[in-house]
Amino acid sequence: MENRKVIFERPRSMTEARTHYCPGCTHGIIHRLIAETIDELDIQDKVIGIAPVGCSVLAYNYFNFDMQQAAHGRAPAVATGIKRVLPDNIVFSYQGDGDLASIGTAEIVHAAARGENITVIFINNAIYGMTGGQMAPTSLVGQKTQTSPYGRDAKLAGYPIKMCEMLSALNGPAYLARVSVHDVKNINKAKRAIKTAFETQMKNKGFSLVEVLSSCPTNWGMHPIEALKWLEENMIPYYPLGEYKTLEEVK
Ligand SMILES: Cc1ncc(C[n+]2csc(CCOP(=O)(O)OP(=O)(O)O)c2C)c(N)n1
Ligand code: SF4
Repeated sequence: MENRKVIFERPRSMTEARTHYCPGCTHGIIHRLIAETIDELDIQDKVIGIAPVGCSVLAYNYFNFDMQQAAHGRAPAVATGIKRVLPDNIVFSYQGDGDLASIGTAEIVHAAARGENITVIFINNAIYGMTGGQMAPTSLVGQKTQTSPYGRDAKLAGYPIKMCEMLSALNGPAYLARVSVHDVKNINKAKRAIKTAFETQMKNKGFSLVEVLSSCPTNWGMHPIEALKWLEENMIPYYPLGEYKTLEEVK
């Protein structure tokens, strides 16, 4: 027994609750990366998370620190208010693509433009998960969803929005990155980006956002492994991974 060493345990920043996410959904992996980061930065006592609408609406049940739930798309506005009133706290929002890039487009653009000193974790799974798989602003051209059964037609529905590219045109953001969690190498990179985003806020450098390409096996109608492959082969070419903005002092 004495020779045994702990190689895996639940982060202190996660509760014991079992998540409600579907089998193979990568929301759970991303929750864990956030919790591990918060443990490593030792900020559990001063972090405040904002849960969105969408499948992660219940995130407050899974994180073991203060959480606030925001109305549809309003998480960046709620995070702004909390951070301004409690500047010593570390404030982040956790938002899906329907919540962030459609319902709350105005909130995210203006929070970024203002350079609010908050962190946003943006989960891009190219679909509205919670409400049954409707087309999202991030659904790919040709992607079949409940509301685009023949595939997204750009002539009717426009082109999928590339949030990192769009926000990188603004002066406000200090750190913008797009990562993916489809394999171990990329999960590790995602963790590093999430940590940099939190550190950006801790150094008072301003707005940080990490877009995480995520899977929705249920609404994509795929086996979880097939879904990871689909993400890699279809989403990454349209949503290239990498850092879109990194202020010199954030590096
Ligand atoms: C103004 C408004 N628009 C839409 C909805 C319905 N709604 C609630 S959650 C949700 C889906 C959110 O999907 P997403 O943010 O992509 O997160 P996911 O479930 O995929 O993780 C929608 C459309 C609503 N309740 N109110
Ligand atoms: S519906 Fe999709 S995003 Fe929601 S929990 Fe299930 S797999 Fe995940």
